[in-house]
Amino acid sequence: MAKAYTCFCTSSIHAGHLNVIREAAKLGELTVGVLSDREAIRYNRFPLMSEDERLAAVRAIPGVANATIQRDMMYGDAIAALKPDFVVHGDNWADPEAPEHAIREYVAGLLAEYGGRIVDVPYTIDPEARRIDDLDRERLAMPEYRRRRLRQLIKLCPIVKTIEAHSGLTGLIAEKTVVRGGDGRLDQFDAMWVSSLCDSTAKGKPDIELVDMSSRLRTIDDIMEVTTKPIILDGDTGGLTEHFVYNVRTLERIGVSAVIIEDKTGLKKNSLFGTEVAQTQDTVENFCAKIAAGKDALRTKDFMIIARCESLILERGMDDALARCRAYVEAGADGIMIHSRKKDPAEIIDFCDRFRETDKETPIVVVPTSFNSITEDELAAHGVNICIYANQLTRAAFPAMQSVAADLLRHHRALEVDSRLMPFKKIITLIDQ
Ligand code: SPV
Ligand code: MG
Repeated sequence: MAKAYTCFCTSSIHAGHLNVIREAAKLGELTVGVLSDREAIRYNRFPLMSEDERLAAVRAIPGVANATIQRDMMYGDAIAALKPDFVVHGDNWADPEAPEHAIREYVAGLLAEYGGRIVDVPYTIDPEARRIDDLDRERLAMPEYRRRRLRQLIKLCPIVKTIEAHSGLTGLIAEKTVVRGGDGRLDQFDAMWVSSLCDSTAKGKPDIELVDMSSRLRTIDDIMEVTTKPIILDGDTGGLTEHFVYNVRTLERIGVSAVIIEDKTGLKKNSLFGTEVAQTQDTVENFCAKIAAGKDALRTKDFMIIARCESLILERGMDDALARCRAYVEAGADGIMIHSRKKDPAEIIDFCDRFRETDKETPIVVVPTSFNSITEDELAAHGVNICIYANQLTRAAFPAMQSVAADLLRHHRALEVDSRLMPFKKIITLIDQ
């Protein structure tokens, strides 16, 4: 009997999927692959059901003879194991513009090696299927689902790729940017960082804890309204412990996943100034007490309080950084962030290697703004769990806006700048209407 294969990456099966199953089952004994959680995150969106739950759900569908986890979004493992005569898929991937088109091409190549072939089934998204899809997205955005997702991602991903967002629009860029790598595999960001620097800069204000928590919460709400990905808040110093415990509860309640607070006190200035400006590091005792008080205020096991150590920024030495981070973990921190202003990543690598000698578990966060030559893979190999691209969107937009403003003044009309502008029609494709 001929063998047919199809693969699903969604949590909710709708009429369009059932149609693919029906058509595939006519071609032979049907095996349905369930894309692994790890690959689904890159391919589509965070699955509402685990791969095992999705496997069980698919198995129960009439017409499905076997179900299996597909661990490679390019189908390599599934095709090698099954050697199907037919790979059946919705015809949406036949569109050369579709992000999945390269996967189709790759699959076609694998099948050609032994005479298998692709069958594209007309893929209809009717209003009911769209409604199911919208419901999934809305569930992902609900506080209880969004909040715990950072911990889930740390377990699932080699490294959690996080990008700065400071508005609804930058949130949408973080949410929806999908790229097709040279190998055809899709990729996207996992989480968002609400940076104090970029949130302040967007308001034309210095990064000195001047933008207060009410305003930061407004920014978070703007982002949350239009996205589903988890949020890590840059909590600056955390402020007074009495204020911190209150804010932690608010953040936890609204569905933020983590707050990172840094071990500085007094007038905080941005770390990228390093020792060029006067900055005071908090005592280990005070900062540990703040962490412990914050942990005590939490009502769920989801929310993370991550302690950021500024010892390397303030040139207090590697031993001080390591001792402080270990003390912060001891005080209850759910993760540590180590920051460096060095261009060479050696300092950060050294820290991570030495920290991991005694602590294999505690998540490590880094912000490779200065040491930007290091790749995510290299960071992961040294035990880093979260990589934050903390300010690149703001730094990209600012010079573009400034030069367009200057050229409008120079030319007294808009023609000369037009080729540098994205048509609004294209911008609004990002926005759900
Ligand atoms: C921020 O993005 O506000 C940060 C990271 O705190 S850094 O600017 O590198 O200090
Ligand atoms: Mg900051």
